[in-house]
Amino acid sequence: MKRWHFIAIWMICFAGTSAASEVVRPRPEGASMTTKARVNADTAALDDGDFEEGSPSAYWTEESLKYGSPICSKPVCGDYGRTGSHYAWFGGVRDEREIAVISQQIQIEETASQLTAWLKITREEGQGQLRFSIDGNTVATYNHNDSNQYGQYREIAIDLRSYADGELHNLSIDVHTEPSGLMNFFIDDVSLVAGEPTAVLVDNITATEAVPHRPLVWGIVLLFLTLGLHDWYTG
Ligand SMILES: [Ca+2]
Repeated sequence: MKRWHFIAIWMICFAGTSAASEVVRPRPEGASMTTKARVNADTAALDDGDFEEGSPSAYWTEESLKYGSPICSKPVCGDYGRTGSHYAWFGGVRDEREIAVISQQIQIEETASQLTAWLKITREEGQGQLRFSIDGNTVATYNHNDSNQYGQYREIAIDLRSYADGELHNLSIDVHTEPSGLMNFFIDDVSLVAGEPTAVLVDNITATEAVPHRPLVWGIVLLFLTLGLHDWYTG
């Protein structure tokens, strides 16, 4: 066997491990940066955490540069929620910057210990960051490097004990994505949880180190294997 035979085998195997194309969110005509203020400003606790009330929301204040709101539904945006029809889709635009926010005033009872949500992150060469804030203070961030751990919906939990005083606080979930590639953050089923924090708090991570791209790692392994085989054959 010639060396180029091994190189050809390696190239075919490497192509087979490439990531599948990610979805782009359909854009409504004439969408621009808008703020949809919540109507029902007097309710306490956390309302419509599963987003099933839709958009415009009576509970969430919604902003999005490209789509008007991150909140979308299965008939309009596709079946990407965790439960029900509605969910929040941040990003979703290819090669353009997206900035989006949802927020609401929540009463954090003294018994409340954590905010939980279900998160899914997908990308195609895109970069961006998702941030949870209470009263303007960042309490958790996730970014493109977390897509390996959150390729499917996983529950996250954020420690809110330092805000659990029975008073009203502003919960904000915002995303910015860079204007190259495609970056998606999906969120569903946000809730306030009482009681002692659970082990799921381990999932409240802030990733800063780049995670090696899996197809690239497999490609390098295959290259070493085929070159080793070649030497064995010809040696
Ligand atoms: Ca939902």
